[in-house]
Amino acid sequence: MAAKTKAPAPPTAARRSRSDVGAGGETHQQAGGTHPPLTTNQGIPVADNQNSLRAYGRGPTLLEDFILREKITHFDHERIPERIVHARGSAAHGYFELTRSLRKYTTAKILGEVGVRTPVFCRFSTVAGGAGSIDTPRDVRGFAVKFYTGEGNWDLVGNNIPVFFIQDAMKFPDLVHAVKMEPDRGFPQAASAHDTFWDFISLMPESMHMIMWAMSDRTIPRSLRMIEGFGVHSFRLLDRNGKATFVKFHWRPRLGLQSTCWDEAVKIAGADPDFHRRDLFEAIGRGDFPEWDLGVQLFTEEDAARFPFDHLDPTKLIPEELVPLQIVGRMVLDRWPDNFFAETEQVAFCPANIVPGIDFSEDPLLQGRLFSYLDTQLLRLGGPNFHQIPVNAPKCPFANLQRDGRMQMLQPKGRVNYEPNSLGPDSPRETPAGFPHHAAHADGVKTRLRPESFADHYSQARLFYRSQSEIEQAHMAYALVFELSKVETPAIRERVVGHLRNVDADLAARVAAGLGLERMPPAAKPAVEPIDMPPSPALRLIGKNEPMLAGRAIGILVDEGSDGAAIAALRKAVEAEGAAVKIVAPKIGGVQLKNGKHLPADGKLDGTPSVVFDAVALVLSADGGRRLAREAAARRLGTRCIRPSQGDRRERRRAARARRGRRAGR
Ligand code: HDD
Repeated sequence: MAAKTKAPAPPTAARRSRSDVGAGGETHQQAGGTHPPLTTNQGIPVADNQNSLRAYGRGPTLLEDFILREKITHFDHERIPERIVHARGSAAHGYFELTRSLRKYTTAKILGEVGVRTPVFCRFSTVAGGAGSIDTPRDVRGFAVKFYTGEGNWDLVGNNIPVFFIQDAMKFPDLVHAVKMEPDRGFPQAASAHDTFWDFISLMPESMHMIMWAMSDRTIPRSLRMIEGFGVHSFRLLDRNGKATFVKFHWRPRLGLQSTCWDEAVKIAGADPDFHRRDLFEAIGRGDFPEWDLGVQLFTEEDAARFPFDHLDPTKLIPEELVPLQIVGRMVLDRWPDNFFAETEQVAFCPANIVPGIDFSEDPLLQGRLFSYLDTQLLRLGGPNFHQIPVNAPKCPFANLQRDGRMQMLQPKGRVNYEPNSLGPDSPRETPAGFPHHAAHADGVKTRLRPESFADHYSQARLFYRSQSEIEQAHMAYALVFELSKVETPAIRERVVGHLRNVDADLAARVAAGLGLERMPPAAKPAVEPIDMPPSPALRLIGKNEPMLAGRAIGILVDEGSDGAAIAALRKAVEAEGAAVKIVAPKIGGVQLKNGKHLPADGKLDGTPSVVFDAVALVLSADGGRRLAREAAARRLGTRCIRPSQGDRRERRRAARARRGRRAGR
């Protein structure tokens, strides 16, 4: 039965017009400072930002309310379509500085002029998840750098892995469809551990090398500041005579490479889904600017002819033992964007953006990318003028006769918008200093066939696996078992093991045992027999990381009565080594120390578990220790993560020996 309500009194004139009165009539506490007048996008001052214009007190809203309509319209369009891949990203501004000239090989000024600082914008990303997904899934990380050079923008759009899943751009939509959430059910989000991904992989032997990298700890990094970057494809450098030298680009983090283990990555995802973004934001805020060295591998066409693989095949890398890495510059990221959307979201990378002195190779994956990125930006950023968005605009002068289109921001003058012309004495013209293309010899039969030289799918997968340390191999076997155990279709699991048999018999046996397969599946038939290449220790993670604290985060657990002097001394020592300290306490309000002083906390105990730190120190009084020992969150803080190699027999034997030793010592 409808209750009879008393009609409220009509609002007073004062209540309708005063902007400091909320919908409920309460007064807003305005923050201090000077406030410019609030206006519409047309600059019209707004008197009431709380109430829409209505026909009468409780009546319908009027179409005439242009202020409401403008505000809602803008809000409705606040999101642009997210990137189909690499949707979740974090970015920063910085600079690149050349330390060693490559003038002998290239006319590109950015690679010739030592000491010149070129502004950069660098965006890191995961690949599979949506923009709101977690930072720590097992996934490849994008590593895209836009160099705003004096000769135009150069985009090096790479990943933290030097090879790719597929050889030809034709397969990219299939790969991405397979890895993203399954189309009928809408899950899993940001995870490759599901049927469609492994179904595709099991039918694409060319992906085996990248799979080895994807199943290694490289895909669960500790920090974006601790990942490598790779341009993946071969590019060309062109000297002033047009002579070409092939080049592969590498980024090496000064903090060394560090990864989490799977158990940590999973727990971090729960404790802090923004773990990597926050880590980068806080490091830059503290002035701990992350830094990478730029390395190049240079080689000629003749060198390439002697490699036991085709360098134009993006599933292959060039071992550093074959072509050494030369460090030629450094990149420092020292400024967080002012606005996430304007910069990180709207930045548009494109591998086709290169400067004179650098040119593409014929890698068929790169060739497809040259088309895709511009095309994707047209839709994502709404039209052909996205290059005018500040983060995308070159910082050197640019001029041409392209005109109009959606969201045109420029206002060209005059009647000339064509070329050649005789009416525009100041209109832009071609220049002999313009972009030179490598004069490549191109002759042959137009075809859709994969070259024979791309047929070896297993040798480098084997090279990668056999180059790893024992513990890294154990983690890879564990990751394969974990991922394939999420696959519901037994035939897919078996097909993958069939490929692993061509990579390494021991790896295949471990995975088959981990999956509980009753019999070993037949080996996949390779198109060409794999070869054994000499192991490349440079491919390991272990050993690429000095035992140092720099860049790491240390948590200090405190409680009422903790020793302030000990905390201060610890903080000083840790910060002197370049690490960051966070105080964890039972309450966010902090604690009263033994010396009576108050110490604020950075995190509350049960919301700041040990997995978000590289190490945890407990600075507690005897009473505090006893008190916290009763709290589950405190007890968990000291717990080590479960090792992913737990199932490994060797590990279990070692643990049993240690247990026996401990019992004997009691
Ligand atoms: Fe891609 C984005 C890296 C192959 C098509 N890609 C994108 C980004 C990175 C890469 C880092 C994010 C850029 C940003 O931060 O905004 N992609 C790679 C690497 C590849 C690769 C290292 C292989 C070596 N990509 C690849 C292929 C195609 C694309 C073969 C299509 C033929 N990639 C795209 C795209 C994206 C993109 C659909 C989505 C959003 C964007 O471009 O701006 O065009």
